[in-house]
Amino acid sequence: MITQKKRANGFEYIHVKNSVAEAEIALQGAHIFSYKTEENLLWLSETSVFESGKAIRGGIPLCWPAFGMNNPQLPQHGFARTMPFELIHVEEPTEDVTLLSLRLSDNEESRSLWDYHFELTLRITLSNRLKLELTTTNKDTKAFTLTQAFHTYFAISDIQNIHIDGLEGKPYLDALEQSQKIQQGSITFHREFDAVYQDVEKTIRLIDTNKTSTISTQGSTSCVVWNPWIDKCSRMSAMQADAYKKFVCIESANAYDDFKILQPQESHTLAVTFTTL
Ligand code: TA6
Repeated sequence: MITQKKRANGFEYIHVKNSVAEAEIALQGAHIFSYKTEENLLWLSETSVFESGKAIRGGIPLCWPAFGMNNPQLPQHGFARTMPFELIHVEEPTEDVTLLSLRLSDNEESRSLWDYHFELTLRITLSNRLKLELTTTNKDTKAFTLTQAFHTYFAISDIQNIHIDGLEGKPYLDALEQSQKIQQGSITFHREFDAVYQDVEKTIRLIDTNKTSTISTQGSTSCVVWNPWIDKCSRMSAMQADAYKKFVCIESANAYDDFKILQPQESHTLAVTFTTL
């Protein structure tokens, strides 16, 4: 079942429910802000705003056509997450699978920020796992450079209960110290953590006391892991002081050295599949 809904202030979103999963997707940014099976996969800030032009705090923001400040001419994490997408396809092939596609094409506003013609499509497969495929097509006559990420906020029991496996031995940029390091063993959290991993190819596992979530990607060899901890959390918009305890971001990306150059008419798809065991 798919229902188009509006919040009191007119903010439009889609509610999707099938026999095994339920989700809510804002048309702005094609932003999935809830997805649950037996477990709630995603964290959403209690103080997030749902206002046109403002990024939702939590769920799965799309960082596009730039990750972070990889393109200093653009806002942090690009502009797609605050632009209105169009719902172009809905299909319910079985009672436990729902397929949706949302599209953003270049417009006057996007061209004023980033002067290229493009088509950006997010295909969502909603079942007992969540699969996302973000396809960029260069519709221009000149090549462009793309960095991007699914900036996924995972709901956790407590930041000190979790560890992340699958990045052992991988090189990463410690974004706080601006230094290159190699991951030693599992990732655990005892302070602010902001790291961009490269050469990522295995499934990443987020292990909590009561659940394990897996993250498998295609079209990506980089991944960002972030938790703001106490001080940065207190400075972040739409985040309560203790919010850092209840989420961790594991962001499937094409970021930094994993950038893509798309020639005219060329496409690239960044895909990720989430499961919760
Ligand atoms: O992906 C990690 C990061 O770049 C952090 O440094 C922090 O800035 C976070 O993204 C949130 O960024 P946002 O623009 O969504 O507030």
